[in-house]
Amino acid sequence: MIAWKSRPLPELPGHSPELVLFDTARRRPVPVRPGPEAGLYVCGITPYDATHMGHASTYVAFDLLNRQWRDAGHTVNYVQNVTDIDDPLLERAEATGVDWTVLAKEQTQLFREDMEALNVLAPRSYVGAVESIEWIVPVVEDLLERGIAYRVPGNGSEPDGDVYFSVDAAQALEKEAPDAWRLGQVSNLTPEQMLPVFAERGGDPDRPGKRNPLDALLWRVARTGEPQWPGGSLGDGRPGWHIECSVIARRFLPANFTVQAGGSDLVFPHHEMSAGHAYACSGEPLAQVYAHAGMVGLDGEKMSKSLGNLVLVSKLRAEGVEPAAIRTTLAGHHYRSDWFWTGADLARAEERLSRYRQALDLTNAASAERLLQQFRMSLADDLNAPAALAAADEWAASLQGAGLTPEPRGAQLAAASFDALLGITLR
Ligand code: 5CA
Ligand code: ZN
Repeated sequence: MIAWKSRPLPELPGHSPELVLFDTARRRPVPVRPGPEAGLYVCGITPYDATHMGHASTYVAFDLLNRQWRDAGHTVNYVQNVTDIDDPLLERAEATGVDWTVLAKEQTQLFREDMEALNVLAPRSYVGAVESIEWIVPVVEDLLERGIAYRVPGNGSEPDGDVYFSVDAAQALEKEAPDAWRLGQVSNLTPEQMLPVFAERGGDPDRPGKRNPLDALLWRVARTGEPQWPGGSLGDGRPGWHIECSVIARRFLPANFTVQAGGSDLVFPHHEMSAGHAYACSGEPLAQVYAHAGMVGLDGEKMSKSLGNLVLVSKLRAEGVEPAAIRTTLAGHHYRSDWFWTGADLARAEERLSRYRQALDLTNAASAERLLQQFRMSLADDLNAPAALAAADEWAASLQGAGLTPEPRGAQLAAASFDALLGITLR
């Protein structure tokens, strides 16, 4: 698929220090040492509704990571998927009488426009689930052959042959290897804690014929009226969700790439199972670090397409809200915290922006250089954007009435720092 267009990244003197990032799997901040090229996979949208603030917050969070790495001197291989075939998309298409392919195309295009407006750097590879089916089929066939996957027999309501990933068979692989996958490696949940979450997030623990209730669907054989693709020896059908991201990540990134990311709603089962599939396929870990953004809510509940409590990026843009104000609002919350969107918060971000813009006319080079160092220190510390904005507030306040001689070089450096590191365009 075609991604969107990135705005040019302003050049800054010097470099960011090494990043420390919170790893969900190890439950602590860890130093991230990517080598010359960092690898980043961020789980993309399921395109059945427009980009809401929760999505925006997650993609902006990992855009900070992308920017931090680039400023630290790494190139970044950034990969993102689009789940352009899955149950929720088909359900919405059915409910609204729209063809599912048209719905997916329209919503993916709207997402691209929102990302471009929000100054999110585009992925190098933007890959649809549908276009990856031909790569998924041989992978599932191989897991079946090796006994790590199995076919579930049909019953009155389900046809014969859906293929499931056996978590027990996968955990029996190279048990002694220190980096071998085990259930709970990413999420740190016990099987008892996993069961209700699994059922809530697309799993089917009660499906008769499964060996372990937590086994995840790899291939769903064709049902009448559902879209289907050739599946070789699997029979026609369509892939499960976790194998999609696992196969795309392994195809476009090296084994054990730097960071697998997404919202915290993906920790289990999605990232747990994607990691399990990858290890079972290759004998190597999927990624070194698992990073998760907190959930954004509205009016006391998680913002979600299924609940319908949404603040849409495109709607705010149509109302004339400046995308930089949306980014500033998002940057005011630490990426790992859960928070609620409010209009008052957006208004505060708009005030902040206007103070920063006034400060550009007052700053000299020395105070802009200090600001850049503070941005770099804050972001290297687990992407602490609120600390960066607090430093910007101080910078702006300290310039008021300070009587410094404004230097265009200072204004240029400060604006470039906001843009390159925080993605906030001041002018
Ligand atoms: N297509 C899958 C991932 S492979 C999916 O979860 N799609 S999604 O459209 O539901 O979500 C897209 C991204 O936004 C995911 O990374 C998800 O974790 C994140 N996300 C969804 N809702 C929220 C929310 N309320 N707050 C923060 N992030 C969210
Ligand atoms: Zn995913």
